[in-house]
Amino acid sequence: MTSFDFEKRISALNSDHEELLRRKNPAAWTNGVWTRYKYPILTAEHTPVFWRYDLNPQSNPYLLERFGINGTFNSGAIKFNGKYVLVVRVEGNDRKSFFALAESENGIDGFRFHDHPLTIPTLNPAETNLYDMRLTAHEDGWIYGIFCVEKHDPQAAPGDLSSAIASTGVVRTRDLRTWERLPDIQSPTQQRNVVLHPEFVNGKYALYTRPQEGFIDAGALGGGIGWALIDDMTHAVIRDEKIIDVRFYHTIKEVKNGEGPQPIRTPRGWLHLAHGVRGCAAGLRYVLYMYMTALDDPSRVIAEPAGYTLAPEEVERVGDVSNVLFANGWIADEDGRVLLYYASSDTRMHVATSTIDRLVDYCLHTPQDGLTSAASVKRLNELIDKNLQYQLTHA
Ligand code: M1P
Repeated sequence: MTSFDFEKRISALNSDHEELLRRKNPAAWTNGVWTRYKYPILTAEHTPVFWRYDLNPQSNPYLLERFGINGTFNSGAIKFNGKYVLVVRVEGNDRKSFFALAESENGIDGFRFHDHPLTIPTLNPAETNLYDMRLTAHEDGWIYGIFCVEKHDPQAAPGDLSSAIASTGVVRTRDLRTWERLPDIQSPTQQRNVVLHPEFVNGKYALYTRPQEGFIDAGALGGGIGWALIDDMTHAVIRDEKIIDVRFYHTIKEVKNGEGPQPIRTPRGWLHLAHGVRGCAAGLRYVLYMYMTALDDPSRVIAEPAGYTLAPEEVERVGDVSNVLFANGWIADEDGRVLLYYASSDTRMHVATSTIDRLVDYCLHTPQDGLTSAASVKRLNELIDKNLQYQLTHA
C-alpha cells in the first residue's frame, strides 16, 4: 500500500464516520406508549476512528484495525449541564467491557463519544469484566454509578473457565469527569442489576437488588427484584432484603428479572422499568416491562401492567446475544418527556420516547396479568364490549 492509499483510506474512514454521527434520526413507530426511532443511536461504528486504528503510517502501514469494538450497549443515562449523557458499556473484540461517555445535544441523535473511556480504579486484581452502570443523582449531592463486577469463580472445578461470580461495584462523581471508586457492595448472595433509589428512605440509602443463586441463574434465592436499606454508600452492606417484584410461572419474567434504570418520581408514584426473561426454544428472551411503587413507600408495588412494554423487533432481534432488549438508563426531561435508552441483543443502543403522563396512564390503567388464558380472554372481552358500546353510542 502506498502512502497515498493510506491517506485516502483515512480520509474515507473519517468522512464515513462523520456522516454516521451527523445522521438525523426520525421517529419511526409508536404504540401510543413509546415512540421508537429509525436508527440505533450508538453502534460499534460510532466509536472514534482513533480508538480503532493506529493512524501512524510508520507503525500501521496497512492501516489495520488495532482495537476492534464488538458492541456498544447497556448504557446508564443522565441529563447533565443540558446534555444527554450516556455511560455506555463498550465491549471490545476481546470480550472485555469498559465504560465510555457519549453525549448528545438533543438525546435522539448526534451522540459522540468522549475522547477517552472511563478509567475505573481496580480494587481487586481478580475483577475481570465491568458492565451495565446505572446512574443515580442522589439527594445527598453525589451522582452514583452502580455496576456489575465479574470474576472467575475461585471455587470452579479445574478446567472450568466459565463459572463466574457477579458482585456490585460503586463509583461516585460530581462532574462526570472524576470518578471515585467505593468498596463493592457486600451481599450474602451474588448480585447483578443493583440500582440506587434517588432519595433517602427513612434516613437510609435504598437499593433495588437482584439476588441470584448462580452467575446466570436467579435460582431459588432470586425470587425477583429485591429491596434493601443501606446505612452508608461508602461501605454498603446488604443485610435485610425483601422481594418486591416477584417472578411468576408463564409470564415474561418467569426465569429472571432485574431493575432497569433508577425509578422516576411522579405525582402518582415511582415509575419503574425492568427487564423480564423467559426461556424458549431459541434461548432466553429479554423484554422490558414497567411497574409503579408508592411515593410513601417505594418498595410497595401499586401498579403492574400485564406483559412487556417493549420487546425486540426487526433488527433489534439479532446481535451478539440475540432476542434481547435491556435498559439501564432513562432521562426524565424538564418538559415531561421521558427518553429511554435501550440496547438490543447486547450489540447496539436505541432511544424510545414517551412522557411521564403517558407512562403513568399506561401503568395505572393497563390491567395486570391474570396469569391464565381464561383471565386474558376475560380482559380482552371487557375491552371489546366497552369499545363496541362506545361505537354504538357515538356512531
Ligand atoms: O445477555 C443478556 C443480558 O444478560 C445478563 O442479564 P441478567 O443480569 O438479567 O442476568 C447481563 O449480563 C446483561 O448485561 C445482558 O445484557
